Amino acid sequence: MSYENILTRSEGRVGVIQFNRPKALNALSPALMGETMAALEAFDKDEEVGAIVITGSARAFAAGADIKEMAHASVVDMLGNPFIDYWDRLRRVSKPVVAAVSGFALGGGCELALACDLIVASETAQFGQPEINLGVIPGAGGTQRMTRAVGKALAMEIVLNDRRLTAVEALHYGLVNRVVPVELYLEEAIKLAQAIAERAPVAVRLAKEAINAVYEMPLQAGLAHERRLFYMLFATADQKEGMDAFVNKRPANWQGK
Ligand code: DAK
Repeated sequence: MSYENILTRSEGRVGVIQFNRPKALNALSPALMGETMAALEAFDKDEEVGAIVITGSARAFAAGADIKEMAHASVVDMLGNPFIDYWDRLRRVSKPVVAAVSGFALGGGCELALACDLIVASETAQFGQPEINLGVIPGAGGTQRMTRAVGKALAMEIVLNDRRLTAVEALHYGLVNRVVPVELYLEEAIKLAQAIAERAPVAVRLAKEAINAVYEMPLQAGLAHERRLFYMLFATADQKEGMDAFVNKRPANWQGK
């Protein structure tokens, strides 16, 4: 499938999606978001792909939703916009998604990165929720995911007063997995995604589901959910293979079954 706002490719078992609106600093227009979701879902279905990387350019991961397209919208326009559905679809992707972030990750760009499962940041990455400057607030999880990640005090500064986090600060607060020089961020993200993609696919999928359940469930329910997923894996060929490989001191050959 060909797209106008993104580029896609596969590297090994990794599907790579790259935003391609450089003149608008990869602003997340509805068209770009629609294509991104279509590409994510296509990679999610593709058995040759085990993990997905989303990236932008060295200058900008994404500078937020497209302000020019939103500027004159009414509340009814916003309510009817497929934009909201795109963000819900992102949460339903079952394979791990790694954000490779460099430069601006602002507003919806920051929220999109936070909605991914892992983040590899370049030293120039800058995370922020500047919506307050536009007379609005974050609308795609910025008040929720950011607060869970960095705590209330700092989230208040970020959302109420446009405090930006450097890559090193983001690492310190546990927002990102690692920070690397700008020349390496995409390569590192693909390497990390490839390493995960080589692991037992069903276990990876259920592990992601179990960790994300932390945000939805109280501890007792989360523990019970985790246990059910754990038991479920004993119905897979990969559990038999993984444990047999350990016992017989050989590498496992995962089938994803
Ligand atoms: N939208 C549209 N165009 C943008 C843009 C954006 N967010 N950000 C940058 N651009 C465009 C600029 O207009 C400029 O275009 P031209 O004027 O050349 O045509 C070009 O990109 C280069 O930008 P600058 O000339 O401004 O470049 P600088 O290096 O001087 O500044 C900057 C870079 C990133 C600091 C600055 O561009 C900036 O402040 N951008 C806006 C950042 C921002 O406020 N982001 C938050 C947007 S609101 C929701 C889902 C999502 C959202 C809401 C709801 N639901 C599911 C309900 C998300 C909302 C947002 O993200």
